[in-house]
Amino acid sequence: MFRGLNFPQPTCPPAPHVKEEFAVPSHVEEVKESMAAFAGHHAASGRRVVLITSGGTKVPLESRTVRFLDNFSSGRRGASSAEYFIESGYAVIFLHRHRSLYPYTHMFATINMLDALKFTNEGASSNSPEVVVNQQVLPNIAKVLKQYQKVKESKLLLPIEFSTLSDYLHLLKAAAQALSTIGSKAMFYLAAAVSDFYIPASEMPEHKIQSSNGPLQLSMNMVPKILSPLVKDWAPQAFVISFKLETDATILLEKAQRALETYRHQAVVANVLDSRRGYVVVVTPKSQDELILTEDDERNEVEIEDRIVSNLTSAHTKFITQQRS
Ligand code: 9Z3
Repeated sequence: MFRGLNFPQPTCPPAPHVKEEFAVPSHVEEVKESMAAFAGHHAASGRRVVLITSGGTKVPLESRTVRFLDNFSSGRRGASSAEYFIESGYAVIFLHRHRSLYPYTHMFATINMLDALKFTNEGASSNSPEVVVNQQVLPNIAKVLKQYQKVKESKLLLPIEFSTLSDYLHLLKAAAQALSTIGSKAMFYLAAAVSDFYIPASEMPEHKIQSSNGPLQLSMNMVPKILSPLVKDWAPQAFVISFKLETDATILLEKAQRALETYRHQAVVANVLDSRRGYVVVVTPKSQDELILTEDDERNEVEIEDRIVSNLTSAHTKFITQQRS
């Protein structure tokens, strides 16, 4: 069953013969309630709440999906930012692509779990061998485990998963509505890499596309820009940050500025794919802050997300003060 999201007219209108058609995830109402309860609880105790989106969306080409189009994002930016937001006193709703990088575990993502374990000397020859962590492979594990358990106990992280573009759009709308109750205490940090194109349900073949029919030609519709209703209608008091990703550095800032003019939100974090770990520009209507990691920073394992989060939490403080006055 398909239902529309009822977007206002997007900037790039969809093809005239098709309205939006995005499958509604069955658990969306339940998730919305849990997000509203989470936000209400933390805001009541004076905390701000950030909704982080992270990872890439998947766009199916067939309704019984064998093939799909994916947007690139490892999820590291979102996962790492979640940790810095929590450290800065925020509660975090982490809307992320299933199996993308996750807060606190992301630094271990490349490690084979079996390489990180070993038998104790006694255990190796015993019938019930004792297994412990190999500290050489995971030198920081105790520190990270402590942080993770503290965050879990204090319920500061609410993870929600998406896979497809449809899941993402409906869950983001639900999040925006759930967070609207806490006004300017809410921040949206939209780091997920979201497809600009999709195939509407009514035009999607049910079964696997057959190569025996010859070369595949795709025609895809434009995805309506969700930022527009989010800023105008769903969470008009919130502090909203979008991300702009380009591969051509010469058009990056112009595109970021154009996004700000179009959607009238608070900031765009602009980055180029190849240099995203060491250089971003935080663009607002009045400023352009370049955040750069030096070689020294890199040697000391400083992460650029630390700088991004610090820049944006200060801006959020100013925003809240201005809203009050
Ligand atoms: C970003 O630009 C993120 O910074 C990255 C992070 C996806 C590059 P990783 O997950 O990478 O750490 O590997 N996200 C936004 C990408 C996006 O789709 N933006 C849209 C656009 O550029 C606008 S919302 O048009």
